[in-house]
Amino acid sequence: MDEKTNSPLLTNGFHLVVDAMKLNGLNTIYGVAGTQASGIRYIGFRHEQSAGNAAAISGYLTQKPGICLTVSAPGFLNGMVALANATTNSFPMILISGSSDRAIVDLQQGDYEELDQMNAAKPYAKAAYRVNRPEDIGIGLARAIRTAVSGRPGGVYLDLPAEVLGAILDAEVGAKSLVRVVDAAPRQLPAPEAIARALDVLEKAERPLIILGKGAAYSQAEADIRDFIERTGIPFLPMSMAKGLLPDDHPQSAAAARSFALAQADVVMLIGARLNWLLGHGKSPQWSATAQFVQLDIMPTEMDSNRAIVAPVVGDIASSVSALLATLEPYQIQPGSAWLDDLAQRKEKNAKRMATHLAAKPDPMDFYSALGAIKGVLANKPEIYLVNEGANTLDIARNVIDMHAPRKRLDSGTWGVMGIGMGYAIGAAVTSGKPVVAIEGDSAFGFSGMEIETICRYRLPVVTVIFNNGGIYRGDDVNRSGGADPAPTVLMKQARYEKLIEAFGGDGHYAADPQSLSKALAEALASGRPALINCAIDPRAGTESGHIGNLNPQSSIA
Ligand code: ADP
Ligand code: TZD
Ligand code: MG
Repeated sequence: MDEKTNSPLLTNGFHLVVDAMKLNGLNTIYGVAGTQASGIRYIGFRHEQSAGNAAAISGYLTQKPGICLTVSAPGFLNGMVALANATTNSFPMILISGSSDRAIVDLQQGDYEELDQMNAAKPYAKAAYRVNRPEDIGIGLARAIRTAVSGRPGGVYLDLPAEVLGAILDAEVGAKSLVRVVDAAPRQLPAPEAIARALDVLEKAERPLIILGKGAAYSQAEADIRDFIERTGIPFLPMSMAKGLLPDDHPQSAAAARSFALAQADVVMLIGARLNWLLGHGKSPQWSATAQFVQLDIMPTEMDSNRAIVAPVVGDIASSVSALLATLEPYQIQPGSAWLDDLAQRKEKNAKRMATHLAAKPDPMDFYSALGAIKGVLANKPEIYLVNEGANTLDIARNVIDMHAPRKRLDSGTWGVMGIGMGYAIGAAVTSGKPVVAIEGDSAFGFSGMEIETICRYRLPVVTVIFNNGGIYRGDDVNRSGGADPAPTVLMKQARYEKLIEAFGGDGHYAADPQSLSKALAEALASGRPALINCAIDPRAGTESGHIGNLNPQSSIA
């Protein structure tokens, strides 16, 4: 009751959504404004896809679902790409969309922004729910939160019809309808016999190898994971976003001998990594046909997805690794010394090759000389987030730039998708308050480039480095279809990308050699201001599709 007027205090559906979020510790909305939200931080983007990507990465970093809010139909569909990407990568996220009048939508009578969003979302989300009554907003959000973060995390769509969002109800009744989710992602303990089986297999290994994936990074169990790796002495390989879980310069890292380690290992333990295309589906020739696999994952059906798993350990990674540690004592796990020697030799050989690449001073710069400069500047700054997308720009940066802290490397992920760059950078900066360096192919940048206005508007400490080689993979391709058009892979090499950020009051830099790149990056990071470095890369330096050219469709006719 309002004491002065003696009438009941009122609320509406949209306020209830915000109150339900806050009750569950969700304090930020990423979206393109359709409506203002009071009492909660709202980061307004230029495109819903980037807003969704920001929400998804905040989910990955915090273990709480990132919230993206869009308008109906086109706004919803723009956000869907990010929701699908979040689900594919196992990031917890909730996409909330207003929707039009169902009576009209379902008869296709042509409403404003008409679309059957609920059904459109289903195939691409972990779940899709609709709230049909304002008093169900609390339970609807609770359901969405629990679904997003429990088990294998993923994207959830929450459909809120306009009439539910606009509905007026008694504030007290509304408040009482809200639900605070208790233990949204309950621990899932592995079975003791699964732990024993895994340790048995590891004990018999001559050439064991541990692969760390982004599921391991997500679980925030790095202290125990490191303990397990160091106590067993088993060499490890991080998948791209698991880099830094243990520092890349850890003596047991086999990253510099990756292909050798995969091909020669006799027992492989996957911790939160799927045997998908990024690991050659676990098949030969990349892997030994006789290797045995141990797998730690929260999803029971991930086991045997591509290759037989002799020791499945189903549980959350934190619980599973802690159970492995608790049971480790009687087991004699000891990688063979020949294995460790072979790996050390390979690592040394490959490290020399890398050092030669980095030491070369080609003019114009190639990917290695530019990345060498960035590596130098970032070497003692483990707190900095690194966002990375492109083809050559992605593959070579992953190999050159060492990570020293967990969950700092954010990249194209399971889909190898372009367009995550600025959204992930904004999400990481907003969530952490820490600086972000986004290393972007010139093509990759284009997918979300307009969000540099968002970066400038919110004064986020994001430095975008564009690897401008004038195209997709290379900038020197010719148009094979004849005519005067440029090749479809060619972009404007002479483009002054740094002027884009100057238009919004950020700092633009141009770098054509490693020294000026180092200087510009160091300056930009020291200033803490939004900056963009246009970095001139030799258009002849890249290869088609970077390191995955073999995955392109091949034609048998020339
Ligand atoms: P990468 O691309 O780094 O190899 P993937 O995304 O392919 O990693 O695999 C991550 C795996 O981690 C998924 O199979 C997912 O089910 C699993 N996972 C995610 N979170 C957890 C968790 N908390 N505990 C256990 N497994 C998890
Ligand atoms: N569209 C989307 C959404 N994702 C994709 N992965 C692609 C298209 C195809 N693609 C790649 O796989 S990499 C890439 C595209 C368009 C861009 C590569 O060019 P770049 O990087 O300038 O970003 P390099 O350094 O020139 O190789
Ligand atoms: Mg390029």
